[in-house]
Amino acid sequence: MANVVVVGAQWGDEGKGKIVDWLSERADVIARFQGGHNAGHTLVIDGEVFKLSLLPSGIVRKGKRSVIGNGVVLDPWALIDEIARLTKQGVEVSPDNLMIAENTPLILPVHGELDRARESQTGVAKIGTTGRGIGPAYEDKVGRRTVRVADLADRATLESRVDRLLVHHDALRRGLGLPEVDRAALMAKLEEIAPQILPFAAPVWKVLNEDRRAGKRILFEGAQGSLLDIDFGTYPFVTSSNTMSGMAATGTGLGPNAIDFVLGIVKAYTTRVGEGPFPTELQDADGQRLGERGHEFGTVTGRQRRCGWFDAVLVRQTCATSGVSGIALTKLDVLDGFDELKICTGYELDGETLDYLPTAADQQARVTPVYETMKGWSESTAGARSWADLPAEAIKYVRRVEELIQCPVALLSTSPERDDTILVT
Ligand code: 2SA
Ligand code: MG
Repeated sequence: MANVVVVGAQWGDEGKGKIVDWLSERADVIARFQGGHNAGHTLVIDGEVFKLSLLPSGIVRKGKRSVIGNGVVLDPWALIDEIARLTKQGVEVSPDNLMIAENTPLILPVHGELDRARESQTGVAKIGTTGRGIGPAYEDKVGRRTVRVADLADRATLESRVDRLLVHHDALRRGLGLPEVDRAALMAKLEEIAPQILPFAAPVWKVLNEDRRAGKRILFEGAQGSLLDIDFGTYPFVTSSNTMSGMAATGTGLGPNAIDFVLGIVKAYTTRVGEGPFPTELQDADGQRLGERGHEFGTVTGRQRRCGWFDAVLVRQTCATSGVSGIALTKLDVLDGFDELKICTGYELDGETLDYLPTAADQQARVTPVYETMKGWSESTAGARSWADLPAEAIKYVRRVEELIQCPVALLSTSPERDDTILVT
């Protein structure tokens, strides 16, 4: 298969890391196109656990090009820390295997401070962000006052960028009771980190277009999930980037025709971290069981994830908005041992049945799920490597999911291990 985009089809944490790693074996280039170090991907390779946040998952493999595209917001200090961590685990990261787009906006300390100050304000609904400065950094990008990677190379440019940025931030900070920014200290920090970042800077759009012409296979690695998309997610309880497949093109500098296949990653149940509507959320023993069996804690912040039954309405919707060609269904084994399983097939709102999630926030909060009940299975599906290893009820569940979301299952993942993956043909 040529160029594949991988996107989360729920609220993130669908198990993208493992699938991306599995696919990266077959790719030449692995590119991140949105988000930042709010992402958390866990890879388990030969029993060793790698936790990635900002770096593309392909970085753990030799002979691959890893790319951070312009659609990402890059915290240079977080990047250097992550590289140091991986180096300790024996992974080599150098300009030979990592390239960062020169037009990538930076996350600066002011962004994290602003993010956290806003989240702790009283009288304003919390979003439940990761506190990494993602939202404020994207605001500054769109507000045309950000510092980008290329600006690090020239002191005069950097100074003028910082000045423009601080006019805005100092005003905001006064309103939040934060001290004004120490400009000299910020400049010194930036000048100190610049020589560590600049060797990775490259015209990514050009290199990727050349790679494409040379027939190299590009894997676009999405972060978070489609329901956290800034336009189509459960606004305002979303992240600040487009998390959908269309962003893969804009976030790297390729045209949409560079995308051959969109793989949606779908967890066999639903989870979400942070605030916001979640129609199938379970606040009972079943929810607790899903969280425990599924180890549902954030990779980055360690936050406990909210858990609930599979919501086919939402996934049908995100498969449509991301143009998903096929899905990878993950963590089916977490459902092992339930007597009964529920799948949400529609919503009820004010006496009407809906087959999609409405946009209005009050309606999103009020919809109640319409469930279909399926028989569970007692056998273990963990580690199954072929369709024949699965109990009949598990196969029925997968087929029903497929039918309801109107999208075929292309892959089935049955454990965090790379080889425990069933290719569905
Ligand atoms: P932000 O920080 O501005 O992007 O937060 C806005 C919303 O987006 C959600 N969000 C996430 N949801 C799930 N997983 C994420 N990444 C980490 C992981 C999370 C962690 O993969 O494990 O470690 O806690 C992620 N990043 C952002 C967030 O919860 C807000 O709802
Ligand atoms: Mg995650």
